[in-house]
Amino acid sequence: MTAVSGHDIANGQESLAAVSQPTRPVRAERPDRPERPARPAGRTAGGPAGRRAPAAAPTAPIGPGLAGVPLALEPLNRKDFTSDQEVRWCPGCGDYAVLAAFQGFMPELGIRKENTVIISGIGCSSRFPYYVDSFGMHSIHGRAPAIATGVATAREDAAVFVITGDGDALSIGGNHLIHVLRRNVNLTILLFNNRIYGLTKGQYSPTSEIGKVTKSTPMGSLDNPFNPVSLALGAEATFVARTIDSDRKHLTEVLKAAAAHRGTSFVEIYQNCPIFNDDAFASVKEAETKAEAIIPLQHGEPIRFGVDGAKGVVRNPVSGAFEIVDVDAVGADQLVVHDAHAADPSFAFGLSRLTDSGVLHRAPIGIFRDVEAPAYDDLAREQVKLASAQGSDDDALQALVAGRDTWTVVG
Ligand SMILES: Cc1ncc(C[n+]2csc(CCOP(=O)(O)OP(=O)(O)O)c2C)c(N)n1
Ligand code: SF4
Repeated sequence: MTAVSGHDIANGQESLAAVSQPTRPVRAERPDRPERPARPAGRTAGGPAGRRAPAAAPTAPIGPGLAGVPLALEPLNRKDFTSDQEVRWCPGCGDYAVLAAFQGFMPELGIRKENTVIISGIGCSSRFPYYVDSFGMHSIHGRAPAIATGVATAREDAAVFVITGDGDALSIGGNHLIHVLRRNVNLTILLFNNRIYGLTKGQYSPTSEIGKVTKSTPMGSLDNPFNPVSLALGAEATFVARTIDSDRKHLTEVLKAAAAHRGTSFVEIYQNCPIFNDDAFASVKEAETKAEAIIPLQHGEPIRFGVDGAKGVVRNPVSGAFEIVDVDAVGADQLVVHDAHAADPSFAFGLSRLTDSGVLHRAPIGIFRDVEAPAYDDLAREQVKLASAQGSDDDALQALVAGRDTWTVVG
C-alpha cells in the first residue's frame, strides 16, 4: 500500500497517513494530544507483555467472515501483531486494554498478518493502526467505513477492521456508518465509545448524556444522545454487540465472534477516558455495582442478572417493550430467552433500549444480534464476474459508457 503522509486537514493537527507495509508504519504528525506526564516507569504499552506459547496453526478459517483470507503457515503470537511504534495514549486510557486484547486475539484467527487491514478515522482511538503490525490506514475523519468498503470489495483475501470513536463514527461519520451497516460489507467495526471527544480535549460527543458539562457545553448538553447499538440495529446491521474495555475475556470472545461473522460486525466498546470523562462506565466495571449494572446477553439463555440473579427481563404484553422485574415476583419461567438469531431486528432493538441514556447505571452487554444475510462485497464481486463473462473488459466498458439508449442532439 502506498504511503501518503503530511496532508493536514481541518484543525491542522491530524495527518492523513497510510500505514504502509507491516513492520514499517508511516508516522503521522503528532496529534493534538492532552498534556500529561510521561508514562510511569515500568508500565508497558498494551498491557502485560507475557508471550503465550503459540498454538498450532489453524487449518481452516474460524468462520465465514474469514473465508477467502489465507491462513498463516506458522502459528503467530501477539508480538507478530505488535509494531515498533511508540504508543501515545495517556496513562490509564482504556485504548491500551483494547489494543492488548486485539493483539492477543489476532493470532487465534490463524490468518496471515499480511492479509489483515485496519482502517481508522480521526481521534485518539484512531491511532490504533500504527500500533498493530499489519496493513492499515489512519484515514479521514468519519470516512473509515467508506475506505474500508473499498478495501473489502477489492480484496476478498483481506480481513478488514474499522477503528473509530463515538465522535468519528457518530458525528462527522454518521452517514458513512449507517450505509456500511445497511450494505452489510464484510468487515468488523470497533467503535470505542468514551462518550467524549478525547483528541480535541474534551468536548461533548453524540453519546454524551443530556446535561453533560464540557468545554463546548458549559451549561450542560441539550442533545439527546445516540445509543450506538440501537442505531446499528435501526440500520439492520447483521452482527451487533457491546463489550467493555476492562473485561479482556468478554472483549476477546466478542471480537472473535465478530470476525467470524460474514457481513458487517459492529462492536461498541465502553472505553474509559480517564482524562476527559473518567468513570463514565464505572457502574459496569466496579465490583460493588457491576452485578446490578450488567444485563448479560447469552444466546439461548433467559436474561437474568443482579445479585444472585434476582432480576430479570420480561416483555410487557401490552406495549411489547422489555422491562426489568424481580424474578421472585413473576417466576423464572416468564423471563425472556435471548435469541441473537431472531430475523427481525426489533427483538434486539428492544433489548438495546434497556441501556441508560443518561449517566450509565445499567446496560445489556454481549451479542445482541447475529444473523446471516448476503454481504455487499460478495454480491459486487459476483456482478463483476458476470459482467466480465459477457464480453471482454473493453467491450463491457464501452457498452457501459454508451448505455442502452443513444440520442441525437440537434440544434
Ligand atoms: C473535518 C474535521 N472536523 C473536526 C475535526 C476535529 N476532531 C478531531 S478528532 C475529533 C473527535 C474525536 O472524538 P472521538 O471519535 O470520540 O475519538 P476519541 O478522540 O475520543 O478517541 C474531532 C471533532 C477534524 N480533525 N476534522
Ligand atoms: S481517549 Fe482520553 S485518556 Fe485516551 S488518549 Fe484520548 S484523551 Fe487520553
